Amino acid sequence: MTSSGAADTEESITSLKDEALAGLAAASGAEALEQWRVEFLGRKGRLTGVLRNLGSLDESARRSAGAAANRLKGELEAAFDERRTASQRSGTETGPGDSGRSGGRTGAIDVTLPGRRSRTGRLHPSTQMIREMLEAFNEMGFQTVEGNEVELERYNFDMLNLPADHPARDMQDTIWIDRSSRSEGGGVLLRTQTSPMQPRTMEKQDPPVRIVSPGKCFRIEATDATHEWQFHQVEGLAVDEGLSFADLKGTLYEFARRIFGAGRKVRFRCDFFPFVEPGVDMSVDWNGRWVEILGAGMVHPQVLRNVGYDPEKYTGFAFGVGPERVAMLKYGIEDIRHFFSNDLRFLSQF
Ligand code: FA5
Repeated sequence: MTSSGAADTEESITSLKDEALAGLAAASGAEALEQWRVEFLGRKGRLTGVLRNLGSLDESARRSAGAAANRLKGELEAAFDERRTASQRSGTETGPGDSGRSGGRTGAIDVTLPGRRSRTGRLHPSTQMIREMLEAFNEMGFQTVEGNEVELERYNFDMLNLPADHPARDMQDTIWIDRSSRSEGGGVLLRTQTSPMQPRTMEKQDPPVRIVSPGKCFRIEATDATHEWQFHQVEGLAVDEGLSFADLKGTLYEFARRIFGAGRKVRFRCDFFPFVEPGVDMSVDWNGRWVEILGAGMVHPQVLRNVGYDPEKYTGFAFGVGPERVAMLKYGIEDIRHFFSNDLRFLSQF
C-alpha cells in the first residue's frame, strides 16, 4: 500500500478517537456504557477493525499507524474505566426511567426508588405499663427496688405468715426448683408473688419504708383470658408510725386516677391474704364488669414481728398490682395470653 494509504489510516484513527470519546461522554447508564465498549473496544469492534487493516500497509507505515492505534486503544480503555467507575459511584448506573430497560440487572441501583423503612424495636407492653405505674408511685414518694425471680420459700411464704401447714399456700400453686429442704423453709421456688420483697426490704432497713418492687411471678395456672402462668406484679409497701387504712385507700385511688383518669369507676372489697389484716382487693370497671387488678391490706402484725419491727409502734399497708390486667383495662385488650405469645401483630400496636 502507498503512503496515502497510511495517511488515510492515521486520519481514520483520529476521527475514530473523536467519535469514540464523544460517544463515551454521551453514554448514560450501565447498558449504554456496555454498548459503547462493544462498539469501539469489542473483539469485533471498530478499533479492532482498524488494527486488522494494518496488514495492508507497508512496513514503516504499519509501524507508525500500529503504534497510533495501540495508543488509542489504551486511551479508550482508560477513558472507559474512568467513566464506568464514576457512573457506579454516583449511583446512576440505572438513571431515572432506565430501570425498565436494564430489566433489574444484578447490581443496578435505581436512585429514584423510595427508601426502605427499617423496623425499630420497642418496649414490651408489660414493660411500658410497669414503667408508667412505677412513675405514678415514684411521684407519690415510693422508691423502686428490684427482687429475684428465684426465691426462697422462707420469703415467699414463711415470713409472710404462711407456714408450711397453712391452707392458704394452696391459693398459689407453686413451681418448685428444689423441695428437698422444704421442712426447714429452705425450699427454692419461682416466686408466686412479689410480696417476698416486703420482708426482704424490712429486714434491711428501719422504718419509715416506702417502696415499690416490679417483677415477674410464676404459678401453675389453668390459663384463661385473665390468668397467665407467668405474669408481672408491682408490689408496694409503706411502713411508718400512724399509717392507717385511709392512707392505703388514698394511695390506691390516686394511682387509679393517674392511670385510668378521674372518670373510671373503682371498687374495694374485703379479701383475704394471710400477710395483711384487714385485706382488700380493688377492681376496675370494664364495660359494666368488674376486673380485679390488685390485692392489698394493712401489714399483718405478725409480718412486722417477723422482721423485728414493733407492731405497737409501727403500722403499714401493702399492695400487689398486676400490670397486664391494668394494661388490659386501659387499652381494651381482650385476652391476657396475647402478652407472651410473641405475636408481632399484637406487640407492634403498643
Ligand atoms: C397476691 O399475689 C398478693 N401477693 C397481693 C397482695 C400484696 C395482697 C400485698 C396484699 C398485700 P393475688 O393472687 O390476688 O394476690 O394477685 C394480685 C394481682 O396480681 C391480681 O389482682 C392480678 O392483677 C395479678 N395476678 C394474679 N394472678 C394472676 C395471673 N394468673 N395472671 C395474671 N395476673 C395475675
